[in-house]
Parts: sequence; structure tokens; C-alpha cells
Amino acid sequence: MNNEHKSGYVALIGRPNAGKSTLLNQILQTKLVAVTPRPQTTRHRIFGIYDCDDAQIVFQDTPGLLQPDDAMHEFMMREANRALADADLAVWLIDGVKGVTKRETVIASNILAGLSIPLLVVFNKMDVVPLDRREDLIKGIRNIPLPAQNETLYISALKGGGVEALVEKILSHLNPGPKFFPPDQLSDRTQRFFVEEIIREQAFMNLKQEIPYSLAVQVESMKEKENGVLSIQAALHVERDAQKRILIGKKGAMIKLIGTQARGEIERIMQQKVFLELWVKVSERWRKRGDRLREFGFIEQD
Ligand SMILES: Nc1nc2c(ncn2[C@@H]2O[C@H](COP(=O)(O)OP(=O)(O)OP(=O)(O)O)[C@@H](O)[C@H]2O)c(=O)[nH]1
Ligand SMILES: [Mg+2]
Repeated sequence: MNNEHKSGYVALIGRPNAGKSTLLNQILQTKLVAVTPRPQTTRHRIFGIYDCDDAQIVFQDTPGLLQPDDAMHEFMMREANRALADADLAVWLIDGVKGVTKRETVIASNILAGLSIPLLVVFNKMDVVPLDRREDLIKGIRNIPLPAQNETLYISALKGGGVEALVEKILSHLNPGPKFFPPDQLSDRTQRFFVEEIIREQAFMNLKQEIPYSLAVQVESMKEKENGVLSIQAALHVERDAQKRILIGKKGAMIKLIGTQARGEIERIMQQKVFLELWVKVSERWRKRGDRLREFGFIEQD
């Protein structure tokens, strides 16, 4: 057996809601990144580090590929493109329920065809796709432009089916290389970032249609008190007064619910008692304003 250490960067890309973040959590066997039933949950490139004795894979979760219509979307697409630029291999996740549509063709021609790295085309959500639909899925990608080096796999990111085989396949493509991160490090992001993501995820889960997209969460302070309780104060920014009212809810019921659920999740993940205080602010049109985007953490990180 050849035990030379291997490593590499892998970009997880695909349309919003394809299951990229679910896959990253499944591979890492932990709840690292936010997952919701809504598209456009992920807004940043986030590293998730998979480590074993003789290999390290730096997975990059990315925002779903879409046609940008504001500065926020443009940031999100830059994040996805940066992930691809840094990658040694790309995993293109396609929702097997939706199948290969025109949008997949657009993604393939605009983004993937020119890649000079290997591409794994991975059909996801196979737990809810009948076996006899696989032929249609394969047919769907047969006539679209893809890099020369490509292979197809089927998985269920949610249930785990096929995920080990996918990791094995990725490992087989990696070149010899060092560990880029300490073996026990799980991500490049800070605790503060993940706290913001948990609060946003809980808001996404509880709010109706549009408001989640107008929401940015900013932790303003996070300190451990003498009694061991982690005290967190966070602001939820929305774009309009009407959204603020909905987010607060009748007699504060909505923001209280989000706060209770987020606190439970933070406590579970950090294994620590948490005191969480949330308040809602209106920051008009923040999604279109570069200064606000930077202030809220939408900054390209190295
Ligand atoms: N049935 C089933 N549902 C899945 C599977 N993978 C993901 N989902 C669901 O699909 C939805 C979207 O999952 P995410 O992981 O947030 O998708 P994403 O690609 O990261 O989406 P964005 O961050 O918006 O780009 C969630 O409701 C998941 O539970 C799967 O293998 N099977
Ligand atoms: Mg995601």
C-alpha cells in the first residue's frame, strides 16, 4: 500500500437547494453549515476540513449558482467562482428530483465546460428518486458541455447513501500533498460566524417567503461570563419597517421563538450554557450597498 499523504481542495457547487451544505455536514459527520428547505441558504464560501491519517480534503461549500440581481448575489457568485478557482476537483451537485433542466445546461456551458480540473457530476436526493429515473438523469447530461475528465455518481446527502463512495472517489483523484490545516480543525470560520449562521438558519426556518432573503445577522458581542455562561448579543438587520414588524411578531413572539431555537442549537453545538439577546434593526437596501455588505461580513476572505 502506498501511504504517501494526499491533499486537495474540492469545490461543492450547484444550484440553490441542491443539497451542497447537507452533503458537507454528512461528510464531516457533524452539523457544521446551515441547511434549510429554502434556496439561497448559503451566502459564503465555507471550508469544511475532512482529515484522516493519510489524507486531508478541504471541502468548500458555496452559495448556489444563480443569476445575480443585486450586490449581495454578486458577492455570492464571486464566492462560488473563487471556490472553483482554488479547487483541485469540482463536485457538481444536481437535485435528482428536479433533474437536468435548462439551468443545468447554462451552468455547464458558462461555468463548467472550461474547467481544467476533474469534475464529478453527482445526482443527489436519490432516496426519493426511483431507480428507473437514473437513465433520464444520465441522458440529461449526455448532451451538455462538460470538462473532458468527468464521472457520474448517485448519492443521498441526507441519508448518507453513496457518500462514502463519493469520498473514496475524491481521494482517488487527489495528488500527494501536505495537511493544509491542523488535523483537528473543522473549518476556516470563527465561532462568531457560525453563531450568526445558526441564528439566520432558525430565522429562515420560521419566517415566510421573502424576509429571510432580506436578513443579515451580526453578532455584536460574545463573551464568556464568570459563571461560565456564554453571553451573546446579536442584531438582525432587515431592509424595511414592515419586515421588522413581522420579524418581531405579535408581542415579540416571532423573535422570541427564533431566539429560543437558536440558543438551543448553539448550546448543543458549543456544549455550553448560552444567554442570547436578539434585536431587530432596519438597514435600508443593505443587499444593494457595498458598505453595508462589508459591514455585515460579506467580505472576500483569503
Ligand atoms: N430527500 C432529500 N433531501 C435532501 C437531500 N439533500 C438535501 N436535501 C434537502 O434539500 C434542502 C436543501 O438542502 P441544502 O443542503 O441547504 O442545499 P444547498 O445546496 O446547500 O442550498 P443553498 O445553500 O441554498 O445553495 C434541505 O431541505 C435538505 O434537507 C437528500 O439527499 N435527500
Ligand atoms: Mg447551502
